[in-house]
Amino acid sequence: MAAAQDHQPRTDARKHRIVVIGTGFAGIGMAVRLKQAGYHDFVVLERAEDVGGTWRDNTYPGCRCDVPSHLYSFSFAPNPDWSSTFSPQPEIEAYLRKVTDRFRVRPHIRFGHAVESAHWQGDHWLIHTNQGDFTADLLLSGMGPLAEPSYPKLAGIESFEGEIFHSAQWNHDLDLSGRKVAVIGTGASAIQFVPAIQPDVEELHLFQRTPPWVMPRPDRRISGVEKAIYRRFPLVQKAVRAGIYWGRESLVLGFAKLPAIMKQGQKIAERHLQQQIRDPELRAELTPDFTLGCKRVLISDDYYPAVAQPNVEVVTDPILEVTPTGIVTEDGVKHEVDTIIYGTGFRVTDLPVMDMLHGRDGRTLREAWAHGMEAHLGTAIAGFPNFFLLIGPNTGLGHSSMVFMIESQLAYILDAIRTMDANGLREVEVRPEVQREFVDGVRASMRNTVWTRGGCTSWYLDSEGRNTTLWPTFTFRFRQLTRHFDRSQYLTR
Ligand code: N01
Repeated sequence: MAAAQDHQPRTDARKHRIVVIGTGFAGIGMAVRLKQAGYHDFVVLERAEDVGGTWRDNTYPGCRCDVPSHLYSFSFAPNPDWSSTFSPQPEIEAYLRKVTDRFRVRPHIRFGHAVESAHWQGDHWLIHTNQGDFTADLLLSGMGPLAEPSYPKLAGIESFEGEIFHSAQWNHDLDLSGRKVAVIGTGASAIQFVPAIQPDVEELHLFQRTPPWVMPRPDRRISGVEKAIYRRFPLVQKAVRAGIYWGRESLVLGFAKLPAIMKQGQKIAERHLQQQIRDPELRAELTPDFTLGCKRVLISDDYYPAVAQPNVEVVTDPILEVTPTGIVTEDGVKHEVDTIIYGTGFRVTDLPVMDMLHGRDGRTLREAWAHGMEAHLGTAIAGFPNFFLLIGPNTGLGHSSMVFMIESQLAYILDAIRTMDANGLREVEVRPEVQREFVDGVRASMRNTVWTRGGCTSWYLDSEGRNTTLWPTFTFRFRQLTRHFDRSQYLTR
């Protein structure tokens, strides 16, 4: 445990009231809200050279949002120009840039500043970056959970002589045409890039550990007339957004209240598979053995048709090792490939921020979370004063828009800052017993959900099988709980 006093600021440390980390939806949203509330003494530290977070980093072919854009956007910045129901990644990245400029957030951002550590110094935060130190009264993290790619540990991988990259770090310089490609993983990312690269590659070996459920994608282009209406009558777009919100919210009944309902939805996915995959053997390989919703429900109309093409082989035997020229599976078959693409997701329950953050007495977040990630309202952590975490534990969603959850948290954090100002408080730290009670409530609500009872393992669960990532009930409940900062739940100074 490093003592907080060991971390003295360099004399040129830049002092701000508030430091925000990250410029994805969370960090940009926080910055906009701070400015709107009249707080201007803040900086946003961003390790990259532009804004966008996971929507800047994930540029793989076919990348698009699987939540409708009218909902997957800020309520305070509707975009009448979305080209289709489920927007492609470049549009979402461009939207975030536009919001950054429209709300004049860019001057607050320090690009190329990677946060290396943050230490609570007794009455303020000291933040070390690769470009010097910052101090702040309040530290707000917008480092989302889908930021650090997860690489599987494959025996012999260092001997591989071909090209290797992760879907979140796509190698656009590499022309895949004519290549023999191994794709590892069949999650939300892979089902989007597999159909995009399949026509170009010579062979595609798809290493599937667990087949996902795939539903039809009800996408369509948004017409010029619709866009004009949204521009002219913003209330119409608001109504459409509300309709999408409530439609999605009704899904919570199946996911979290009565998982038996999911069996009905599963029939749609079964029919989709039946219609798109004619070969019974391949269909059997692609059929999941868990209840729909236990893992993230995927939507695609072109994944199964791509997988059924003659240049695609679905490999279901586990990977034994990698050789200089291919991948050997446990059945002894060697799959000759010259390119490996990981579609293996992100370090969601093993976040790098856990080692960066040192709270009271120098205790790291990893130490505080030795028995699983937990935070009051997914936002405040006992032992970490004046620190708030956006998209923290149990704020994730399987059915709706994360932007809704982020906006709930933004309101809560702003109310916390206002409460501090109104009462002359220098320090707020959630009471451990308040955090305990909240987390116990979340865990109890998790018991009957499809994520717990659906018969699968997923990245929603940590190494001890606890679901520390998802919000277990309706999102409007989260909105209610985060509407006001309750000072009595906090130790204050
Ligand atoms: O990652 P994943 P992703 N050997 O973790 C497999 C968001 N997202 O990048 O199921 C072999 O879902 C793993 O197998 P299994 C969204 O929240 C959003 O696809 O664990 N295979 C799985 O098939 C999503 O949930 C959009 O058995 C290994 C795959 O790799 C999240 O990002 C679009 C393996 C990983 O799937 C992550 O999605 C895209 C190993 N050692 C992504 N390790 C939107 O549209 C892992 N796998 C909003």
